[in-house]
Parts: sequence; structure tokens; C-alpha cells
Amino acid sequence: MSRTLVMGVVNVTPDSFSDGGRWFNADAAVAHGITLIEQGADLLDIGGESTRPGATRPTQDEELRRVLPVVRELATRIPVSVDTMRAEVARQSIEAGARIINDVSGGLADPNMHRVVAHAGVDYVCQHWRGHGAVMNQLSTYRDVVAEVTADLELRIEACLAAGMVADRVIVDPGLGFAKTAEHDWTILANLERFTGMGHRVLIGASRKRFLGHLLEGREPAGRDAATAAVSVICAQQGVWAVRTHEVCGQRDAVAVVERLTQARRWSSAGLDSTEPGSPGTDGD
Ligand code: PMM
Repeated sequence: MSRTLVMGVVNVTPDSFSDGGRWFNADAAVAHGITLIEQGADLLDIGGESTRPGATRPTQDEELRRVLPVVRELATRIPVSVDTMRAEVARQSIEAGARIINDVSGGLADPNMHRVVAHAGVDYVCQHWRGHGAVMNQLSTYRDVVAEVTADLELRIEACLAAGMVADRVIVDPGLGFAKTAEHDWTILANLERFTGMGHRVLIGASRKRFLGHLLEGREPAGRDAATAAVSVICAQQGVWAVRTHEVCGQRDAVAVVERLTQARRWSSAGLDSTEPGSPGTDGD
């Protein structure tokens, strides 16, 4: 599909910053996932560990208990990604039907992750990361955030390929908010072409994040969806593969606007008349 995809977030956690506790039992999480599908999500990202700054990690058993029943159910309806830093959770999630592993640590948290994903032959989101939630805010020092994040990602991609992953299966993500200040996040967004130019699909997770909260003078996470949609427009204009988002309707609208505008530009630059029958834009509004 040429347009930017919308990846809906299903956090099966008690403590995620934006929606912690809301979908914490499997039935509520599945129902929420179905709602996001009905709203137009292209894929769903299911996670059992909160990665917010200061979070404490669940045990592996607890993480498995949270995600597996939700993955099993939703994977029959839509492509599912599982947000995990643990190779064993990835392995069992793939068995349960997951088609993408979204590892916010890019393989740094678990030495077995790349091997498990390579062996399964599924897609892998390789995110930029410097440390777990408990310490990540102390690790946000950069001289040149774009150069350092792209260089770190290149090393992680090399590790993915060395473990046997096919290059096309690797999706890169600069990791907004992960060991990054609001200023770093804005600088990354201002230089998105450096990431889309790396030769891999790019995923961006801006949804309701702190840098938007700062911009909106401390507004609560649920009030940040319009600002998130503005970021989705920027991502779609830059050819980002998918945006990871808690709210789906507005983000689908945002990427639809960009898709439609791109089509109109193509017609217009080809000198075609968009009022001709069969062309875009004949509805008169
Ligand atoms: N952000 C969060 C969790 N997982 N995964 C990827 N690939 N990129 C992100 O930016 C990202 C992520 C944090 O948000 P949440 O706690 O609301 O899920």
C-alpha cells in the first residue's frame, strides 16, 4: 500500500503513560483492538510492558500472560505486531500469530532477540534505545542527535542482518521520547528524511508523547490527538511507512488528506484535468 499505515496501540498494561490500566484484562484489550480495527487501523501493536520513564518491568511470565490471549484473538482479524524486548515473548507471540516484532530496544535488551526474529522470518521494528525506563531520562545527552541516532541505528541494522534477518524485514524507528528530550524529538522530526533515507521502512511513534504535552502547555495525554494528527501529516508527507498511535480515526483522516493531495499533485504536474470523468475530484465540493 502506498499511503502511510496507521498502527493502533493496544497496551495490556496497568501503567502506560497514556492509557495504562484501561485495557488491562484480555477481554477489554481485545474489545479495544476490535474498535480500533473498525475505526480503520491497518495493523495493531500489542504490548504487555510499559516503556514509560521510571516504569518497572513485569516478569516474563506476567508479560506472556498479558499479551498472548490478546494476540491469539486479534491476529485472526488483522496483522498484529507485538511490542516486546524479550526474545521468548517474541517467539511465543509469533506462534500465536504475530507478524511483526516491535522491539523498542533494537535488540539491546535481549541478546537472543535478533536470532529468534531471523529464524521466524517476520518483520522487525528496530528502535533507537539507550536503556530501560528506569534510567532512560539520564541518558538523553547528544552532541548531534540526528547523527548519533542514525549511526546507532546503522549498527543495530548490521546486527539484525548478521543474525540472519532479510534487509526488507527491518523497519527503523528513531524512538521519540526514548532517552530523548522534547527538543531532541523536534530535531528528529525536523530531519525525518535522514531516517527515511536509510533504505528501510520507517515507523514513528509520536502519539500523545511528552514533547507534544510541552507544546500544549501540559495538556493531558488524551487531549494531544489533534497535535498527534499534525505529526502524522508530516510523517505521511515524508514517506514514513507507519505511524504508531493510540487514536485511529483522526490519524486515518490525516494520512488520507496527504494521500489525496499527493494524487492531486501528480495529476496537476502531469497536466491532466482533474474535472475529467474518472479523474479524482469530480464530486464538486
Ligand atoms: N513508543 C512507546 C511504546 N512502544 N514502539 C515503537 N516502535 N516506537 C515508539 O515510539 C514507541 C513504541 C511508548 O508509548 P506507549 O507507552 O503509549 O505505548
